[in-house]
Amino acid sequence: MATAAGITKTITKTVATLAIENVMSRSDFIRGAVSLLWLFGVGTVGRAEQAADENAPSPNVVFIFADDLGYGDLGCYGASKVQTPNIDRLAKQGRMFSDAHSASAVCTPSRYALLTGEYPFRAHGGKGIWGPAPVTSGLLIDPDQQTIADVFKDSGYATAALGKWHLGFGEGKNDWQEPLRPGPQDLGFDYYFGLPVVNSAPPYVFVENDRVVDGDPNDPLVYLGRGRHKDATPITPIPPEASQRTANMFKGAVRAHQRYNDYTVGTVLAEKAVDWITANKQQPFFLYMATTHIHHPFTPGKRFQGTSDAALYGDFIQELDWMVGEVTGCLEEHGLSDNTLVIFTSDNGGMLNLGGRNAVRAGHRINGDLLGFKFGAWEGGHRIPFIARWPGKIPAGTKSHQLLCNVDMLATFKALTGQGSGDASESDSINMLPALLGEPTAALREELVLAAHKPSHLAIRKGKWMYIGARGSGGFGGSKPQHHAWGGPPAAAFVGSVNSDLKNGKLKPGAPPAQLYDLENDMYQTQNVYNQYPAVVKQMQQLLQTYRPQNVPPEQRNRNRPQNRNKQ
Ligand SMILES: [Ca+2]
Repeated sequence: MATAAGITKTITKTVATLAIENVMSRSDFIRGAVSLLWLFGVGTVGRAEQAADENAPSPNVVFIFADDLGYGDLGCYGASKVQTPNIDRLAKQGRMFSDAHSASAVCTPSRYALLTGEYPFRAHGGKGIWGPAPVTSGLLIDPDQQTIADVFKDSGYATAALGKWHLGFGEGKNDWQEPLRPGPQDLGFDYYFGLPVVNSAPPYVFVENDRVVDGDPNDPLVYLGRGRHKDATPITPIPPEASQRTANMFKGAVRAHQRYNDYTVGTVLAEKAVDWITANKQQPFFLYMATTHIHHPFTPGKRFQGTSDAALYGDFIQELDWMVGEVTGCLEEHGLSDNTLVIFTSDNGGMLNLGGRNAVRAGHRINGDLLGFKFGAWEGGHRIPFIARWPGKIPAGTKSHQLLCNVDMLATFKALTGQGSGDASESDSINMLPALLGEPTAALREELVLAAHKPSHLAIRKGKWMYIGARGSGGFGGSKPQHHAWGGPPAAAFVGSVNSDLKNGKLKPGAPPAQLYDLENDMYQTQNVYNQYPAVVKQMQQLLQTYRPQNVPPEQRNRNRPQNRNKQ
């Protein structure tokens, strides 16, 4: 719990910041101060109504992190070409958020934000994490850094991470020598099972804790380097319509590769989740379940193929929904539903790869009517579904328009486990528990920094305003429809999006140098109002500048490697 001194320090610092930056109006300041009071539970509504009941047993938490699932990919968010009854039920029994975001539009930095509560552009001394971790990446999170798993571990929870990891293994670099340490078990997870990188990149094996599953010392996993290799171990055949998957870059570990089948990964992960919950039901538990769904390649199990009206893309969503049903069914079966907070969300927006294009052609809107896609700074890249269910604590069937980000989970889980929300002014993570449990009228989060793949497109939200520091999306640059990474203006035109900077699928030559949107009146970003509101543009630029790491040369800001860590 925050101390009075801490609150005073926070408010004093806020006032000083306001005076220096002169960014907010007086009414903004009052709203900000009210928000701070909310954060510390000393507002006009008592803390008892906002915080978890301290007498109740510690709630279990199941955090399901889908991959590349867009704002329009679920029935409860408006999809009609796919059926998602289990996820829709979570929404019906809990609360849906309309303005939730991933801190980055890219897998790896989004996961970094979720686990650490730190903006990924700040990571590694300001160099930032901007892109997907490569196959040989070392662990991108310093084991000394607090993670959401540590938060639960410190409260006596059993903790597990299942599924896609994509945050690297090992110190500095990963040459895939076992044990794969440091890894998830050094970040607060008791147990890990899943895909070490991503379903579109090798190695195509499972890892359990720090070992390759079905590994064989006489037939070790050997990294061959980038590119195609004749002696690479064979992997599951998939058809071209499943979308892109990188060729294997490993030899050896034949048995481990045979254990991994693209078409059964969903079933395996669902079974693992059920088994782990069942084995740990006697104590409070935290399960981080990071699905491969619905990242390319689209490989739904046979029984899901052809079940949706949105091609393989939709079938993969429906398998994801089944997986969610397995987990919620397990909670129900063991009488755990009432004491378990289930959160379902996605690591970034939907992608217009081959699978996505086939879904769009079938009439599916992967990011709803939002502009843009995964990797980009436009809303489609990072505004994501977010559903929270906790029967008896979260009012059923409700919606929240609070601005929320996955970077907020650290502070939220600290508050949930009675560890207080810390000094919010020193952290990127804000306690959103009041928005989960109640309906605060003031915004808990005033500002949010959002990262595209390109550092040039770092963007900032403040209230209704969204400022993007450059032209275009800053995401995928594929220029032709047949490109796997098709993106930007032509891709936006393909799905029928309209934007004042774009014409015939191209950026207009006279488009402003950066972008400003009024999301309250123009959520779909049809009008760049950069030229109409120069004072707001200037304020947003100044505000964004205050978040940027100042001491790192530009050429070092886009490296996806941990710096040499000083443990002292
Ligand atoms: Ca992703």
